[in-house]
Amino acid sequence: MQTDAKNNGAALTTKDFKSDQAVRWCPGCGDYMILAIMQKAMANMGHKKENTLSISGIGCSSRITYYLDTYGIHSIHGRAIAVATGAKLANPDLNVWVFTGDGDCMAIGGNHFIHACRRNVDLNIVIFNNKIYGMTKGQSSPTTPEGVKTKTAPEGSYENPFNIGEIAIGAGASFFARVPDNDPKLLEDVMMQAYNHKGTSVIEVLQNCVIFTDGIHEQITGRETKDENQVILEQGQPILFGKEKEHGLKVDGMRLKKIILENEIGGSLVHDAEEADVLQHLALAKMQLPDFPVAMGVIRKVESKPFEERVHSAIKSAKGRGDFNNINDLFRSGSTWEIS
Ligand SMILES: Cc1ncc(C[n+]2csc(CCOP(=O)(O)OP(=O)(O)O)c2C)c(N)n1
Ligand code: SF4
Repeated sequence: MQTDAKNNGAALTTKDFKSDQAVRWCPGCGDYMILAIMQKAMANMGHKKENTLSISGIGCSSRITYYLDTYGIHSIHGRAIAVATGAKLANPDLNVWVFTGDGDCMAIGGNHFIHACRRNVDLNIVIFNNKIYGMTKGQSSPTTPEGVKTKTAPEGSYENPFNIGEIAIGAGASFFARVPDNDPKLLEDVMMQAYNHKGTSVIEVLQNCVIFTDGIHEQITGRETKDENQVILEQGQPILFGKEKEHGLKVDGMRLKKIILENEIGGSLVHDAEEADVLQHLALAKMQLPDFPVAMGVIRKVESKPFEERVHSAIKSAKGRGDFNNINDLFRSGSTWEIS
């Protein structure tokens, strides 16, 4: 466990990750729970505090970097992942966390997002998905469901929304998890699993914005409906849901099928987040109401060499070859020509 020298070697606690800044989110915003869990999880990670870095873009969600007592950069809209990639490449020992919103990450920052997933940079990317631009007062985001009325779609959104899991897994993310903002135990578990994973970890948090999309996740996360409408995946365990865990899933051709367990021989599909093939993970990430419950927990977690290791081994091998002794040799090493 990481200890704090200034604190006579005592282990770090949640308090050590609370900054002195006043938290300025609306009362009841789902961001508070994410902050509280991050402070607790960071204490439990046992990583050196001075090597922990929080980077955000712009949005209500991105303000979290002020409230976490780590080194931090509140960067520019959509660019947190680019800044984080640079930091991780410069110092691979850093424990880098990116905090971003569905607007920040999936709209203006969408390009950085897919390329981080593709490269497998060892970043933990937490996306606060409230399905709206909160900070700028309620414009549609790329995850706003069709038909939802927003400031930019007063008749109801007419766009097909992104499914974050589908984009992340499709772009090559080696870790994808989804978790609601009202399940502190699962939030902490997922953050710890992401921390321990080498490579790009994408965590979608279904976060409630009480002002612009209040209750948008209610069907999935509400006390009365969650047993039926969400399924919490556990590695190596049968996929079960329903009040009495009476439902499961089966593979039917190329699709998943919802089953009533007592009618089926052989029980439910067993979850394997570590399977290299993406097919089943994509199918799980895409499940949505009303036909299926929404999948929570770690959907995909596969081993793949992180980007910074590949870059640093390429640098080492180039230096080892000794092709260039100075910058002049380097400039004159490739195709050069003289303009006369
Ligand atoms: C280059 C640029 N374009 C637009 C904006 C305005 N802007 C600030 S935050 C934001 C959207 C934030 O939405 P989201 O990422 O979903 O975060 P939330 O506020 O909902 O947490 C926009 C469009 C900006 N700051 N910079
Ligand atoms: S506008 Fe929404 S997302 Fe922003 S602080 Fe308020 S409740 Fe939270």
